[in-house]
Amino acid sequence: MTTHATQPFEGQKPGTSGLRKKTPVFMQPNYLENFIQATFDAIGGVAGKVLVLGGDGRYFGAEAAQVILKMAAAGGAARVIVGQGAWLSTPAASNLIRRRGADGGLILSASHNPGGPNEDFGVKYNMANGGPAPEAVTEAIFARTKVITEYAKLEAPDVNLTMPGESRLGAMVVEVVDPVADYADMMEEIFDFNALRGLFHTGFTMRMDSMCAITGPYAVEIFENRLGAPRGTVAHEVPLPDFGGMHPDPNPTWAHALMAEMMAEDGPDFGAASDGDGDRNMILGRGTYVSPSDSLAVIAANAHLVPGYAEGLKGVARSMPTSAAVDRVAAALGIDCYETPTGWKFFGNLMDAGRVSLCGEESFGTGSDHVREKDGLWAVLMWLNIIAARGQSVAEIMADHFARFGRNYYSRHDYEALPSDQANAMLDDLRDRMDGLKGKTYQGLTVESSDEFSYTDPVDGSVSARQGFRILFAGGSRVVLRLSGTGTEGATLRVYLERYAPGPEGLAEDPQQALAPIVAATEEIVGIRARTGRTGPDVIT
Ligand code: G16
Repeated sequence: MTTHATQPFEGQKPGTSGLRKKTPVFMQPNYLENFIQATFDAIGGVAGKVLVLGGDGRYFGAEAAQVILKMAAAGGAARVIVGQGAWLSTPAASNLIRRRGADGGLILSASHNPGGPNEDFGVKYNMANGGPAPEAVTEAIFARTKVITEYAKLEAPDVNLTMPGESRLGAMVVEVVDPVADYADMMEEIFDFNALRGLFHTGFTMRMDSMCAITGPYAVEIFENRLGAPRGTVAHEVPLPDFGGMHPDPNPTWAHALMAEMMAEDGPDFGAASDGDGDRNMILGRGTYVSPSDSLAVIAANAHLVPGYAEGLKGVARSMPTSAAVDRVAAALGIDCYETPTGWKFFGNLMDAGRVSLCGEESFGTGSDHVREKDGLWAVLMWLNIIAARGQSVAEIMADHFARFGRNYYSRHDYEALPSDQANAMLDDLRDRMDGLKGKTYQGLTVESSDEFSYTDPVDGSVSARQGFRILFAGGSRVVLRLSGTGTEGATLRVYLERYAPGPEGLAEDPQQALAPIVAATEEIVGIRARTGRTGPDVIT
């Protein structure tokens, strides 16, 4: 074991989900080592502990895994359970931590951000419950990064991670496991695989786009091998270090090839995509795009049809910018609905306390208390199971849902890579004017209330302030604005737009048209285009 002197790096502050930076930043001498040592220090060391380690296969992941193994060995860890090839999807890592009773885990991913030598890399620490470290822990890690002076590493050859089995690194056991098997087994426990096999047997067609990222091997095993979907159902199924140049973010902009296929008249019955590390999902039917907020609401309304949730949901939770569609379902079911800040880490306490069993976010994240991460393939299986049980198409299920609950028209407009100073100044200015908006009318919409969201965790009482600006208009429309916490270039402004239509009329409008008045009012209030010089958003979901 050797101890290396080091100096703090600026800006090693974990964001919405771990530390994400450009790959060359992570590859600087000592950069990764500092962050890992700071993490180990912040959790009270790793001596005697069992950790899980894996990632989405992106560039630098395999090298980073070797560094982390050697540092864990130097720290006295008892065992590290690693996915073969250093691969683990985020939900599979969460599952392994829980099943194996590990003390925590490290996930090597920048999620939906592109990968490669000049793209993005990231590291995230998860707790013993399998969920992302809460703010108290990420703040402790950040504090350590600012004062770090040395790190410890075992000097040893790289560990062979290509085959399942056990080896030793010093006194530490390195256990390489099949990254897919445990996860696929868990899915068989939750879903009615017989019904799903029957669905594919009758000629139901599906396209799963794994976007050259980590879900490929999982999706092939589950859909093609275990459920009998035809070979080739899963596209872009081989994980590549640069995701084949794809931007592995399952939304209409980045999964455009899938969108085109699904919108064609002869498209498959069902389509889905997932992201770099497998925790996000996009759901499509032939000619139908399901917004993530609506997907959450439909899953909540139909979960009882799925064996794993046959006894009903304990409660549901959504992030604040997510639409209120699921709130209406919760009210109808008579269960609690919680509103949390953006970030899956805020759901963990609610699930651990048994208050909720289903959570979701507008950012293409849906999941349940089967793990403590959002879970892309789980969401796809939920939809398949619901389709099999109801015997309806995606379009029919959506139409029924809107007829029953009304429709929350919803869209997110992203302005990417804005100069940080400009974006901060724009929102600081809005903060100063927040209190004066009430009662004023913009483009025909009158502001009913406006505030900056602050969250008090109902389980541990911790407070998270400054979690986004909310402007509510008379009639139930609203706009939310916040800066992304996952970007690596400048600032990304997210503008979340929502309008409720109770029905029975007006349930089949184009969402962008339905939301145009709110876009116009937001421009008058905030002046996004005027201040940034942009003519429109870079991404529309
Ligand atoms: C992460 C978080 C999510 C969050 C999303 C967007 O997703 O886990 O909870 O909703 O980022 O966050 P932001 O709006 O701050 O960019 P992922 O899939 O990147 O891990």
